[in-house]
Amino acid sequence: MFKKILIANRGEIAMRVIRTCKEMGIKSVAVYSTADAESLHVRFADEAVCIGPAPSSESYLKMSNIIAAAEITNADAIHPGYGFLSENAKFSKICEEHEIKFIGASAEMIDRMGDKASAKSTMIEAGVPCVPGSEGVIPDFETCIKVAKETGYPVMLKASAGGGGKGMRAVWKEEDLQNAWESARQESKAAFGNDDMYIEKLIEEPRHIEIQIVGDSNGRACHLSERDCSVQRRHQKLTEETPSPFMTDELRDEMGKAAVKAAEYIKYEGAGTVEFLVDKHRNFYFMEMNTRIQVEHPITEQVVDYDLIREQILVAAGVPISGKNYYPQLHSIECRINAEDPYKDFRPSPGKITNLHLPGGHGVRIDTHVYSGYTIPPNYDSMIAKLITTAQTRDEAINKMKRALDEFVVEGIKTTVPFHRQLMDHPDYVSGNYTTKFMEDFKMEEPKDN
Ligand code: MV4
Repeated sequence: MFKKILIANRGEIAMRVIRTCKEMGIKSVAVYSTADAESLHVRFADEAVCIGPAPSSESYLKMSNIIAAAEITNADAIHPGYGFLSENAKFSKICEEHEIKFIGASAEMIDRMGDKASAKSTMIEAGVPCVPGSEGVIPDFETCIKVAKETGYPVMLKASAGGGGKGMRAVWKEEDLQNAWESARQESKAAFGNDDMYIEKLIEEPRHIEIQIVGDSNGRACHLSERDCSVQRRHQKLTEETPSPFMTDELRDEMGKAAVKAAEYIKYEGAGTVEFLVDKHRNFYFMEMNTRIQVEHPITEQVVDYDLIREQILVAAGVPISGKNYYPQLHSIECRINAEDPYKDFRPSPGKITNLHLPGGHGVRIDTHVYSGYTIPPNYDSMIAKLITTAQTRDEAINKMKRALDEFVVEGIKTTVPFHRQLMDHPDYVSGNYTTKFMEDFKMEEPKDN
């Protein structure tokens, strides 16, 4: 078992990993930029190393400095969290070359799943349901027209190096195809340095339902059921829940089996997430596979009573999984609390938190790194806390979320607490009748002057 793990991340996920390390008797090393000198993960870790100035490119993305920090502290493993270097194949490789265990996927696996067209071809080979469309990358526009016609409009043009919606275009009729093809390729080239495109049948008003999986070094995998992540704004998840209000026991079994089949086919090691698009007829289709722990992992932990970070560490240390699958015993909802102003188009609101009261009580979990007097640096993403409520039923979990949001006090900056409070009263959310289109029609109601 590892003696010391360096957490190559910051914020709430660094706190999350440090907590599990302490429970497992593993020493922890925090790394921080000069902007994070006063951040909580620096204080909670056993050791802390400053790896550079505020810009991520000079600190949390600076592989040489992170490896140097691991060397001087004699860490035998690195946990990358999510974002930053968590799906960087080169970093995974460098860790391997320095004989520091990367608690994540191998370089080959990251590359294979990071290339969306190749990930899809792999899933077709594995017999996982995929959206009908092109077999791999489209070489030229002539082929694009031909495949779009064969697929049948509307189609979705997608960037193979993409993800999160970049380089993606919905095309409803052939006359719009050329512009979409050119602009999507330009966007992808600019964003990823790669303009490989593929085509899929457009799935209208889909839900985004993902399956958590864990694979071990013996090539076995299990699933821990689903998370519904359909409430997104500009491809940023705002809230997630499990079980999905759209799920049936039969669909859960089918999607879970498909996700395990995918993981075992590629001999996936570690925690991963297989993302599916689900249409209104409950047909599901492979979308992407993420080779990292995800922001929303706590709702799964809450309903199956399982520590996913602990499992990542055990699997990385070669401990086999039990092999059983996990099904939700409760209902859990996560609201991502961001330092953004929902009354001003969610624009960022960094600054000093002059007063903070965190909600608590039965069934309330908060994963956060902030405290009263903490100054949120403008350099990193805006998430300051994850508020998670868990109860026997969805209605009770919603009710508990409303109560917790009403208790949540943050002064000195704006946050998305008011947005989530209104969301919990929205009829389409409360009825569970929402898709990835939900936020397109959502309007914040002005605050009642109280
Ligand atoms: C799709 C789709 C409809 N049909 N593919 C968005 C980013 C990336 N995860 C893939 N995405 C989509 N792919 C086909 N064939 C609709 C989306 C999509 C979406 C998917 C999940 C969650 C939110 C979304 C918001 C807009 C579009």
